[in-house]
Amino acid sequence: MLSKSQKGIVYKHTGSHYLVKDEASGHLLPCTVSGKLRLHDSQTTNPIAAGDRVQFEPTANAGVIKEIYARKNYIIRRSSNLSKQAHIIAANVDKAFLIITIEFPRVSLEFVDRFLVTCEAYAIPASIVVNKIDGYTDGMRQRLARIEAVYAGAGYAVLPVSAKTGAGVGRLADETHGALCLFAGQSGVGKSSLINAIDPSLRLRTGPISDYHRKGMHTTTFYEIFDTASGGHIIDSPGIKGFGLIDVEKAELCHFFPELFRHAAHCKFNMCTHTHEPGCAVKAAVANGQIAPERYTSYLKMRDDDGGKYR
Ligand SMILES: Nc1nc2c(ncn2[C@@H]2O[C@H](COP(=O)(O)OP(=O)(O)OP(=O)(O)O)[C@@H](O)[C@H]2O)c(=O)[nH]1
Ligand SMILES: [Mg+2]
Ligand SMILES: [Zn+2]
Repeated sequence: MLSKSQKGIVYKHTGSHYLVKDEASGHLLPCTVSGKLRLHDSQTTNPIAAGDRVQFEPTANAGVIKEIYARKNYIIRRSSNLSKQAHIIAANVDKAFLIITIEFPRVSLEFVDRFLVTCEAYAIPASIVVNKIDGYTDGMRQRLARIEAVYAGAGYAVLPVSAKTGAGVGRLADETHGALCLFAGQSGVGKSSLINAIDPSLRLRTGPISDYHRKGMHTTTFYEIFDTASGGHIIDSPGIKGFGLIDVEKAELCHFFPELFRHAAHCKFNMCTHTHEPGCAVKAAVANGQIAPERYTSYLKMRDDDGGKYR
């Protein structure tokens, strides 16, 4: 029997095999990678990621990936503090959603900004989803309001939701319609719970928050795409502690803070780093309230960083 090459999308990489969705039949097929496939990209630990478009040859009950098509984009993070290698989180992503909670676990704005800079660097539109609003105290609501103000000012949508009550979930489902969407964030913020809220038939495993640390327990262990009943394609992902920035030079960091970059055009010096220079339009905008001090602080911290620090 002649085998014929088919096109598909990688839905999951488990370490031992890839699960590929056959474009023609819509079926998921376990695949291995052809030994002949040259993987040039030795800088990454996983040359094929969820979202990759591939050509594969089906055999009796598995398949062999023969080719990876060029990516529209990918999102990548450093594997660990010391590692030179990086890990591709996902490829061909249309939208990224950073899921956060005000508490349990507590959000750090520097973490949010690192994620947003990464998305800007890879030209992936990003939004912030604030989950678990069902249990917020007045103090937590105040912090939510501040986060909404800071990120609206930077040009990012902030969507408060509750996977538990369903508040805001309809709007989130609409946002994911017809697009490949990455749900990322710390362990325990409710990424899997939100996908379940969007489509209860998916029944993804969720896990409790530890009583002591008030952090998640790393329930989800693989990146995996789920097709939802409302027509979205959502990548559930393992909780991340932080982002080591890759592919971002110190001098261009400012390009990935959109509101800083807008003001930077008016700085007195061309090579202004927006740290100490006279006539800096960015510092002036921070002083007069046009740029949120939280965002400027993140910019300074990330500049000071060695560029590859894993948080
Ligand atoms: N009160 C409340 N609890 C929620 C909500 N969403 C999720 N949770 C709880 O938060 C805990 C963590 O939820 P998960 O969906 O497993 O979190 P995750 O982000 O997928 O975590 P990892 O897979 O470990 O990265 C579970 O106990 C959920 O029931 C919500 O909207 N409100
Ligand atoms: Mg999960
Ligand atoms: Zn400046």
